[in-house]
Amino acid sequence: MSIIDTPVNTVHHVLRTAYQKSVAAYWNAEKNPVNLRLGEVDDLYHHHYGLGEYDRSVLEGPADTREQRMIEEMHRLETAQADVLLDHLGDIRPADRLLDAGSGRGGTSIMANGRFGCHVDGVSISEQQVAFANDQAVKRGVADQVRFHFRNMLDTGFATGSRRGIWTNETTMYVDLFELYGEFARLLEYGGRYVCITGCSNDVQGLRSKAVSKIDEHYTCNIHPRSEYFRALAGNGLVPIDVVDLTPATIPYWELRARSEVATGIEEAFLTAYKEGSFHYLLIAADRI
Ligand code: GPP
Ligand code: MG
Repeated sequence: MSIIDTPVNTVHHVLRTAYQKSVAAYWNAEKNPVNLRLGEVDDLYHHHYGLGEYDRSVLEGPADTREQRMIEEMHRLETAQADVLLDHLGDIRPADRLLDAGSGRGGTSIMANGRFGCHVDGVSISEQQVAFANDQAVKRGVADQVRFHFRNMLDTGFATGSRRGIWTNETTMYVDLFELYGEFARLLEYGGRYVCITGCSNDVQGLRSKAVSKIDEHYTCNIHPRSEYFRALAGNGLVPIDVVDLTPATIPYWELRARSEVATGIEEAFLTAYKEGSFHYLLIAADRI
């Protein structure tokens, strides 16, 4: 066992609270076509939303191929989102090590390895997701470099200072940000980069709106206010370098998804929340000092 691959947590230690157990249960059971059918397009399985304009022609043309064309287009936008996240990680070398905190079925980790050629560890509190993602890494022949672990991102067990980069792709709404960034500050080397894409509520509008509450209920999550991110980063030696409001760029994805057969019923809440200004889709990149 190398110094990087330290302790393996027991089940008891990974899932510490009733809340964490309920989140794990949700993701262990999750088989939404909106995730699986999109992933089957090219075997990159994402658990995040999309960015960019969609090709309007997918809503036209032969009815028998329309749904599949919409699915391929939504998948393209989700892959584009992961590319935007990776664009903000900075200069990553093959010898560096990265952490995907809340790695889902592994799509962003596989893309990071493809782009940078470096070692990537993903952690998830869903054993089903970990198993699925490791299978994908084996199928792609990258299991020596991309590994998924049943671990808690609040207490990963990885070595102090072992990471050049860490990201969270729509996972921070499941944890306390001060605890999370305390762990990331420990894991990142000096000058290492953290990138977050998240949905956050808008402090300017006060407490959470009905639409934001509906999103929380749907995913069993707790969306944080925008201000909380900056307080928690600053409190843990993480200094923002980029802050990008991705809201306008994600609205087309939701409009397309709302018209698709794989819509899950949460689409209108996202569109309402974004359009009324009570919710933002935000990217933050921060450096460890
Ligand atoms: C994951 O996407 C979604 C979340 C982790 C929760 C909330 C995110 C916010 C930005 C508030 P998914 O791809 O698993 O969701 P879906 O099944 O709806 O596509
Ligand atoms: Mg999805």
